[in-house]
Amino acid sequence: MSERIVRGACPLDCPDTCSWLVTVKDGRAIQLRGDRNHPITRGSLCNKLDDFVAHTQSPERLLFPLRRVGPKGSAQFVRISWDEALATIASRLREVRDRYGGEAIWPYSGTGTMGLLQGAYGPARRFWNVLGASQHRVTICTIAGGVGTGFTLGRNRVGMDPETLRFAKLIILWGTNTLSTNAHLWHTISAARAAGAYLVVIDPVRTRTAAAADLHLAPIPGTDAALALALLNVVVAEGAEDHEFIAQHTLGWPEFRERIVEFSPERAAAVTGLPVDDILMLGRRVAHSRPTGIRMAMGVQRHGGGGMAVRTITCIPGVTGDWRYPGGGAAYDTRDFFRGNLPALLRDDLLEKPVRSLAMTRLADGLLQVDEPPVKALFVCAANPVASSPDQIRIRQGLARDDLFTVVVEHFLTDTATYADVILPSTMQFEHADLHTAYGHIYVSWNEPAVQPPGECLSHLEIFRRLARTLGLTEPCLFDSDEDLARQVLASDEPAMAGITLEALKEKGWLRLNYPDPFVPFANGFLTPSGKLEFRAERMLEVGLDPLAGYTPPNESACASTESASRYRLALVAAADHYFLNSMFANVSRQTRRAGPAVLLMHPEDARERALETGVEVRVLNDRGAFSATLQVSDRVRRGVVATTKGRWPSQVKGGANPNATVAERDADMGGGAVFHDNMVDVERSS
Ligand SMILES: Nc1nc2c(c(=O)[nH]1)N[C@H]1C(S)=C(S)[C@@H](COP(=O)(O)OP(=O)(O)OC[C@H]3O[C@@H](n4cnc5c(=O)[nH]c(N)nc54)[C@H](O)[C@@H]3O)O[C@H]1N2
Ligand SMILES: Nc1nc2c(c(=O)[nH]1)N[C@H]1C(S)=C(S)[C@@H](COP(=O)(O)OP(=O)(O)OC[C@H]3O[C@@H](n4cnc5c(=O)[nH]c(N)nc54)[C@H](O)[C@@H]3O)O[C@H]1N2
Ligand SMILES: [Mo]
Repeated sequence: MSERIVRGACPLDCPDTCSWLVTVKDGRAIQLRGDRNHPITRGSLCNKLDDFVAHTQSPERLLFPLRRVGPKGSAQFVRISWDEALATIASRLREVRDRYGGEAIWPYSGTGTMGLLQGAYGPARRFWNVLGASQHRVTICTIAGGVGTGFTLGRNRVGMDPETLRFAKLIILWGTNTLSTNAHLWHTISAARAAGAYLVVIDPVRTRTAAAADLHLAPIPGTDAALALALLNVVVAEGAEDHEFIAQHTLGWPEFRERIVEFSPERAAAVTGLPVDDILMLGRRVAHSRPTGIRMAMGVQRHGGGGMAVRTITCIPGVTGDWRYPGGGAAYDTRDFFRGNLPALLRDDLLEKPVRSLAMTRLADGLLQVDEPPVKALFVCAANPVASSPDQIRIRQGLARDDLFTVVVEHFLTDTATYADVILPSTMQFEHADLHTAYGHIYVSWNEPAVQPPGECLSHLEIFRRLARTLGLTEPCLFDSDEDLARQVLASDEPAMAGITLEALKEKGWLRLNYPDPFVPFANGFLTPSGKLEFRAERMLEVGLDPLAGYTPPNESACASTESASRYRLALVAAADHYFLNSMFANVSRQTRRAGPAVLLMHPEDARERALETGVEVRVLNDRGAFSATLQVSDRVRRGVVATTKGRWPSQVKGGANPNATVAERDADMGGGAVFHDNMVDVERSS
């Protein structure tokens, strides 16, 4: 039979949001390739997608609705029909709502898919709004830095367009492991280097990205804003600030300048643990390299002061005037350059009355402490909190509650799914339609379904349509088709959206948002109330924050620099793994083989102090919990810092816990972000 090629997009939570082509033969996907014409994808996909076709056809995929028959967490389920599943869910949701009110329902959506239709920001919210459920805040990933950029630039998720880094003469990758987590940007960086750019990586760990840089600075986790202020101190000492830009386009310079002057390289060296000479050297480069492009990502803001760190780093190009030039500025997130009509998708107007919101990163408290009403029904979609959220042990306690009704919509029987009362099998990206924006570039893409779903899998949209029908809901917009929903969000008068129609997307697969090329986002002013980049943002006072950009210390990890009284003297960083995507693919043997066992990197002196050597099994612990790893003594981490990676399924590792057993369920300084890399532990030999 003939083959066809279907255009689609990668749904993974990754800045690259690739466009791909699926080859379908006899109704089956047989090959997947990156789209050669897409300016970011450039024809290549990452290692995680090497065998994605097989992944979609995995014998371990959930194909039918399941009902739990053993204790919660025991993974004992029997197959049931969709009719039974929907009837059970409808009756339990109704019961909870009648007895405790809609807010006792928590629709908990994760980042398994980033699609605007299937994902956490999608139209499922309409359904929950009609029921008056609590609203879910996706605080797990980018929010502290997002809010931080918003205070400086005026909108939460905008900044430099990373694609323009090709014009930069100095590139600083700040708290991001580009080669693993944003791999398609490497092409741009290589092009800039070929044209003479100097590459600096700022990361407490010598990652594969840091190893590939011209200069690597390894600060103590959570101290980056102190470094940023000291770099500006050098810029000012060199007389290299852009006076004209500062006068015309910024607010609060005299005060900010005072703070900068107080932050000498010596002072920052004491805070960050960096050599004074390195700070001076990088400061001089920042002073004299035009344009300087800073690429931050999420690693830099998973700390108690993470929002402020991103805000302050975003101020650097405001002092050097780099925001003027293509290739200059600070990139954190690009997603809000998309100007589609998101309110039309979410329909918060359907709420009968305002409802509370619950934060994704506070699931344990949400299940164990929240009251009036307590959470009685949890509907998990595309999330694996037992593996990925902070305070793993308490999350398990919460999920084990007998009086909690839990639904999990999934592809695989994750650790989280083992706690479900009902599991619903979801389609994968080849099997449903979706619309994608990106957070690392400014292209929009359409994912056309390529094959029929296997077994009885349904898309999220179809699940919510059926649930609405089962519940007897009559609000017409709950039954809108996938393509209608896409049209509703694309219908926008904003200039950025000109020409972006569903028809055009279907034809080409992807389109560039309607911005000039190269895109210099704030050429016509910033998006703040003043229209200027705000070194001082009055709005911050209203939420109890220091209005002036500065340094907010981390909650825990700064102790790595001091003789802390605490028994936990090592700052743990558990960042992205090269072979997994959060907890996805950590159940794929090919990827776990490539990744090897969970390793903990420790500096030779810290190892000597504890009489530990490479290859021993260790327990990494604090008051919150512990996990096991194999020790690797290495100078890839600085003294006082230990490093491992995120993503392994607790059930598949020794001891049944991963690093999130040690992470605190605590809010960062802005937006309620998570503090994954702000975590003091100690390490002992496993007995
Ligand atoms: N292969 C792979 N790719 C991924 C993911 C994955 O799991 N695997 N996850 C995806 C997702 S959801 C996201 S949000 C992104 C995350 O990717 P990134 O934004 O790159 O974030 P992290 O992996 O958390 O951390 C990046 C680097 O920051 C460093 N870091 C930690 N604390 C600090 C600090 O205080 N200061 C500085 N300067 N550096 C610090 C870490 O050592 C790490 O090397 O990647 C996406 N891409
Ligand atoms: N220690 C530590 N922990 C971290 C981080 C860290 O840096 N360090 N990073 C955090 C970050 S950045 C993030 S974004 C979070 C992610 O946390 P989560 O959002 O919980 O992401 P995952 O663990 O990947 O779980 C996603 C699940 O969705 C499922 N899935 C995928 N696509 C679909 C779909 O279309 N439908 C349905 N129903 N299910 C689907 C997958 O099978 C997977 O089980 O993890 C965080 N956890
Ligand atoms: Mo993330």
